Amino acid sequence: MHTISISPITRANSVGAVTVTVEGGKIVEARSEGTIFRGFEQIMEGRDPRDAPYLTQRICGICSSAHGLAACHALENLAGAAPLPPNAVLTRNLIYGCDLVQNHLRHFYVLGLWDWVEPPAQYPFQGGYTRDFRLGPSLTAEMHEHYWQGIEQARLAHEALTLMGGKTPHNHGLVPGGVSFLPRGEILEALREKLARLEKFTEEIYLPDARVLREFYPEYLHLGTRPHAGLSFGMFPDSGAPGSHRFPARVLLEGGAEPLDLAAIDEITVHSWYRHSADPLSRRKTVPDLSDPRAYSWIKAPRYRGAPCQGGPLTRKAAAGRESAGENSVLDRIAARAEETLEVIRLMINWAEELDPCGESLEPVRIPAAGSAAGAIDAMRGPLLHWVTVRDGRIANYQIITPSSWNFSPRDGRGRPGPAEEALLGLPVEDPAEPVEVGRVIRSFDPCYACSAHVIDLRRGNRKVIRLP
Ligand code: NFE
Repeated sequence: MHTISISPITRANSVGAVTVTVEGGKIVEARSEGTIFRGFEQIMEGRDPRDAPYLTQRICGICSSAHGLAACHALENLAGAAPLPPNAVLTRNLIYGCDLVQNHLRHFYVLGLWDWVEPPAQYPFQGGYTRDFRLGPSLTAEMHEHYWQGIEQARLAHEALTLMGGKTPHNHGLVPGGVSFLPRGEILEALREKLARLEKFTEEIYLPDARVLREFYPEYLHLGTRPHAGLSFGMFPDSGAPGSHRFPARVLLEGGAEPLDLAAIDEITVHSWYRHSADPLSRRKTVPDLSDPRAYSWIKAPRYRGAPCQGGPLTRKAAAGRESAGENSVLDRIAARAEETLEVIRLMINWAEELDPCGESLEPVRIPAAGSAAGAIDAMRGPLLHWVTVRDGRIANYQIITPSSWNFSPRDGRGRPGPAEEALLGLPVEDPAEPVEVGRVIRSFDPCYACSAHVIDLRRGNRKVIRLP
């Protein structure tokens, strides 16, 4: 029996850790650990509610517009705002679409590629695992070229986002009631040109590269699986049909698909370093508490009607029910991300045509001095919920449940593992000294530990032994 602890998990957004027990060559126990404390819930208290879309974007550098949108939705719901002008919906979709595309490109080329492709023998690529690279010299050299092109393309998507939102990351374009700026003329032209280049690269390079992995690593079509139980909060509102989304809001549970009910969500902290509470979600506080010896993560354990649920491109594909989503394996998750990138770029090309250069793009909202409301959207990695409570014109409470909290949650009170933990169970590990298989499974969920859980004690080795005042 071997216990393998990988801390930190590299090539991920921020850092987390995983500990697995291997018996008879297979993983029999897995623990996904968030090793940082996010603390944004406390940062938000006492602020002007209008700050929420700007401040919460700082939770993360890669999915910031998702947080900005969720905060805008929460404030619009609090204000009982009318449906947004179509231009506002379209421009928001363009801002968010650009951000999604750069996320997916970065995941494949910058974070995930070296799980499968032998890196160049040069700085800064050395020092990783050395086994199970199967592509052969010429395909490997091609992939190295695509790595650099992939970085260029992700930059292009960021530039497109900057055109729409004024700044990237942490854009200024998203405001409650719509967007602060309606792209016209030259800016739209520049956007179209960038989208055309992104479409070409995704179609001709990214999708074929994802297929190469299926060809050379076919067993990963059946490894790292778990049930499709998952959640989509709905992505890209339809500008012509308020309330509906291009990627539908849906819950996938063992009994089949059902409509989303936010009241069915709970967050369990039995295995997390937070004070336990039975209050309704909107009234709950995120208070660090290191006293429970069962705790092993700074990530809480969200559950939907008690079920651990995953989120992300594959769940959105399964929720849309358009085609088979496979076995929910490592390579199914990677393929769904690539397919979604192309689909979103093509939608964006249409949205840019639909914008009315003379129409309104903002319907200002008046935020009440008291009340409580949620904003739910599907972010790049899955369901994202912001819950704001306002009292005397100031934020009295703010709660955030991120996609990576769903995907990388620890066990709940009944001992049920989180999705990534579950996907690791039964995974063969050939060489415990180089457990390349573990990283492949973890990265297929595209972890963002910054979003989900910043206090580290360097004297204690970046582990869970943080001492808070
Ligand atoms: Ni920091 Fe995020 C996304 C949000 S958490 S990346 O997508 O919200 O997974």
